Amino acid sequence: MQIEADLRAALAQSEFTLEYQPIVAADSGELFGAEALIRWLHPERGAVAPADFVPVAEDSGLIVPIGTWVLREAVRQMHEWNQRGHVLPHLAVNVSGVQFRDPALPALIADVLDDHAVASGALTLEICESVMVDANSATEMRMRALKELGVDYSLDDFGTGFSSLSYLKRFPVDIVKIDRSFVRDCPDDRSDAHLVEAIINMAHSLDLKVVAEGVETQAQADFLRELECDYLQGYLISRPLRAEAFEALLAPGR
Ligand code: G
Ligand code: G
Ligand code: MN
Ligand code: NA
Repeated sequence: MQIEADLRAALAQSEFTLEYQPIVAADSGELFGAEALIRWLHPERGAVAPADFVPVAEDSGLIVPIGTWVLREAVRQMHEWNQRGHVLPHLAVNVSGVQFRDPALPALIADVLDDHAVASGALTLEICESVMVDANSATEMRMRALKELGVDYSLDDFGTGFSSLSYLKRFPVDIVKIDRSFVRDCPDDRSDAHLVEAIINMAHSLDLKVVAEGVETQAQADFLRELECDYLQGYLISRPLRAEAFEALLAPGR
């Protein structure tokens, strides 16, 4: 497949970059952290959306070396910002299920954090519900081993998969991210509004923090703050930014 060959070339020729989208506290607006998002600039086709290449990378197994690059680059960038005194408290990196099932993942993460002297508490792995649904005991142990290294977990796209609430109890999840499809029609759509409220209350009763994704309007932000949602992410706050533009947010007024 052409795209698969192109992905191999992209890895070799450094055609990937990362963008960073801020995540802020819903009450104070203070910067909590960021989500790293991969970008691919193809030499002929231009920008290729992750939705068009991440599934191919997953099917071909290329998501493992690509994911390794993402982890190394994200932690390297955090270290660079730290060194300039622009500390990013939390950085979330998307980890696909295929990558999560790779037995080499814990050693890679330990190595990357060690290389860059970045505190493990600053790294959050964003996984989707399917990682827990498909988990065998080895995956569950891997998840716990990484947790012991100090990484946090956030559960991406919450509500769109097949997870049962028992997974939230069984696995060491820290943050639930409400999928943007539920946020989109809030607060006007009453059933979505109730669903969002239920997710927030359920997460809080399990001692989890909640990030709302896809926050685009002030009315959504006000609604979410009122429900005591912890953090907001979305175009209202900022689009995903290149590293240089993101650094300006870490150094306000300078
Ligand atoms: O960046 P964008 O808004 O287009 O993201 C689209 C999808 O691609 C999201 O579902 C996101 O989880 C996924 N994605 C973005 N960056 C990465 C990455 O580094 N690794 C993996 N596995 N998925 C990513
Ligand atoms: O699947 P995941 O949640 O990891 O992907 C995040 C995706 O959501 C990225 O592609 C990002 O560009 C996109 N995104 C971030 N904020 C918004 C928003 O406010 N509205 C919409 N429509 N998409 C957003
Ligand atoms: Mn994500
Ligand atoms: Na999501």
